Amino acid sequence: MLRALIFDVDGTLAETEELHRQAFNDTFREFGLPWDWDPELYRHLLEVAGGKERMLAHAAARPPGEQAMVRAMVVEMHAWKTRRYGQLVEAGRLTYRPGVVDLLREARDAGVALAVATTTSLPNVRGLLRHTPADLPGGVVPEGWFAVLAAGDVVRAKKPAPDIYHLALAELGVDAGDAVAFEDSRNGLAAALAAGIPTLVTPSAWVRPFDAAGALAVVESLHGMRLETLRDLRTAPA
Ligand code: XBP
Ligand code: MG
Repeated sequence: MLRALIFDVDGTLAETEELHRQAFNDTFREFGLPWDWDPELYRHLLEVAGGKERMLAHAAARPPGEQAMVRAMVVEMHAWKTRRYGQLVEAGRLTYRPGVVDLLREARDAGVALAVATTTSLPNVRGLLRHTPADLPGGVVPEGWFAVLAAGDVVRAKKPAPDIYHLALAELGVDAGDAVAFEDSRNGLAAALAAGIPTLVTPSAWVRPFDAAGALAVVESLHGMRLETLRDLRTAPA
């Protein structure tokens, strides 16, 4: 039985990575680091999930002085980056990816629980929900629609580890087989599958092509996606 939909955030609910990239670069300027992540480099760096982890991974190939500085300051830098990203989101620069809001609404109306399972920090999820326009009576997707917001550093290991999905399932009180996960990236798909959750992939504009073996299906977007289609995909022979 389909009891819950669990959504990744970055790249799945919305194309957020350009704003993350800008927030990182503003942070580097603020902290006096001579780094500038251009879109091509950032596309590669996205293969490391999590902002702190991404900065540390980049530092590892930089001169010892920069490495030491980033290791010492990463928590502070990331906090600054989260605040900056929040300002960019508040400026209303995001839109939901096609079909997302319709699917959220259909699930809500049908009593199918909604959850988020993301690497990004909780304030970023809240900011996105609060400031991203949606074709709904209040003009946004209410945070209260989500039974669970599983986000960021609350688990030991980030995606591709399954921890954040295990947490979301536990908080939902739903078995993996009774949920569907939505992911845009290789790391996200690996995390959801490792938790045993049937997963639909909608690659974001920022991910490099990847093998989505094991996914329920790969679709360009969630435009036109209905609960009935998800139920059919779950029961279709592999
Ligand atoms: C999301 C991410 C990021 C954010 C990091 O991964 O790792 O794209 O840049 O956000 P996923 P923080 O979509 O697989 O969950 O800086 O808040 O960590
Ligand atoms: Mg993602």
